[in-house]
Amino acid sequence: LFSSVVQRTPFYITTPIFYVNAAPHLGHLYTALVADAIQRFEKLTNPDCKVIFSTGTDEHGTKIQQAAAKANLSPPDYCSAVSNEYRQLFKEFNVEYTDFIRTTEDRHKKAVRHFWNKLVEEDYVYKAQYSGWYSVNDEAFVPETHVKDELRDGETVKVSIESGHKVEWTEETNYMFRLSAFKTHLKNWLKQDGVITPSKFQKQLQDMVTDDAYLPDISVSRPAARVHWAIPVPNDEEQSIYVWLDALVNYLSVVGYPDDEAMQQAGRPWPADVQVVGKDILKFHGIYWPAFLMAIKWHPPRRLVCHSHWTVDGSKMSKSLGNVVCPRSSIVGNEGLRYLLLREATMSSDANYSETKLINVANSELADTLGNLSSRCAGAALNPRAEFPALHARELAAQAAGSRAALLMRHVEALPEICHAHYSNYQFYKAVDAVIKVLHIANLFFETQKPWELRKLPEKQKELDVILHITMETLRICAIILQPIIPEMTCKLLDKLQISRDCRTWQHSETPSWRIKGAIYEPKNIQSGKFVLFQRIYEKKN
Ligand code: ME8
Repeated sequence: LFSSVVQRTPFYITTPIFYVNAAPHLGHLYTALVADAIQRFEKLTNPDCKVIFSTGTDEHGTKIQQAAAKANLSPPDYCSAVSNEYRQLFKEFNVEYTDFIRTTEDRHKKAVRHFWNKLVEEDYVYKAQYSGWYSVNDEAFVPETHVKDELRDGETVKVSIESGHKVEWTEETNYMFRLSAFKTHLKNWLKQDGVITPSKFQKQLQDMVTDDAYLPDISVSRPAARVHWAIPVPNDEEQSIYVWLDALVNYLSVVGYPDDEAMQQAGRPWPADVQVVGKDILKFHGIYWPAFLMAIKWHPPRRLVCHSHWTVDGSKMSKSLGNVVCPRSSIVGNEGLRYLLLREATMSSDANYSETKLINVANSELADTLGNLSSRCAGAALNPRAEFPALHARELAAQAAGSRAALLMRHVEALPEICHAHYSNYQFYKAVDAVIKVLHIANLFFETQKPWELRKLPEKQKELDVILHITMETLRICAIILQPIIPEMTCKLLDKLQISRDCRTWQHSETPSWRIKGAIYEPKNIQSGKFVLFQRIYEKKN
């Protein structure tokens, strides 16, 4: 097993590919933002590393076929329209992907056919009569034990306990994949520390492959008569390839599979470093996908990062409840929403979205804590020369000793290491929390120094410069650290502080000016004029 171990150079990160059966919502955007923040952190800490960041759309299967019919469009036209919505959304939210794949593209179909043939060659696929409960919405068979009766519109129907979606009894001839053959391999793979993160999800998968767990073979094709909007099984026109097998292979299509030269050109990035998935598709990525890869003698991914879901005002987002949140034209703007999504959610439990929370967080943290401090340091009232003042090391030391300044400086010095650990564990909320805590200390420091009084006394100019310098250094470091979360806003702030692009890497956050021995900075002109980083939001009164 694993004979094709390849040398890794680029950092390869993926998002799931999104179903085009409906327009993108807040949850979809969140998945993409998690991946984007991870890859931005990678680039920040490792600026020379090439990153391949793939995303895209999942366009085959019955549910897409039905959605196209409902929209009165041909499947290809329908898919292109929704796929473009995703591209547009990601552009608006600065999701910096390097490749966008669609499962209807030729390069992908070629990869899937090749992958299928490999599975057949390795003797992991066989034909069988299959019967069971099928959920079109989940595009999956659901075991008898995971089905229950429910009253819907006055009628008793069978639904999947896990997803709540309706299931139908289906009997058909399918190709089956010998998943059962991989139990031990999966068990071993799942033993590795951190292969699935957070560990709660690793545990869930481990429970599925314990010795006494039943891991049935799975159906990997559908009769073409029933599902014709799909990739046909090679050499068998009567069968279509199961959409999940089709979809999972996208992660290989992106890096040129099966063309050796193309893979070489991509820098042989497999196994992927990080695959981001939502909790609802964990089994597909943590059981089926590694087993498929093992079957063709490829490595499973190095790590799956699994996130929980966003609920809205306490309920699951659903069309029937009419509470699906469209991320576009949010009241707090795209960066405000990006901030909330990455700042509030923890990976291991669901987060709840409400507009009130969104406005409160954006106002208190972006407008007040970060925004106001920036405007005050940079604004004409306290900084009429419009300068990031020079560091006068001796004065600074004298003024700082034993004071609030010293407290702030200690916190600023410790911040990068703390945040590095949180980002590395994908705990964005903790990293942001730590930054906000330091900014609170900075605000307090600024306030208690009464710079507006110093400003009136020419002999106090140096003292004022020290205060401005320490505060602006704090802002510089916080902005560098927050780049993966709010890239646009931090860029605006770093531009204002006149920090050049090549001085914005993680390394540049690690040493504040006052720690550089003998450093005397030249004062920097930061251009005068009102500086508003984030406009406070006033809620509409009905
Ligand atoms: O599952 N909160 O696509 P998808 C957070 N095509 N994340 C959410 C969410 C919510 N409320 N709702 C959905 C598919 N997501 C397949 C993937 S990959 C080979 C094939 C997340 O469009 C969900 O968890 O239904 C998943 O990670 C992503 O959106 C795509 O979901």
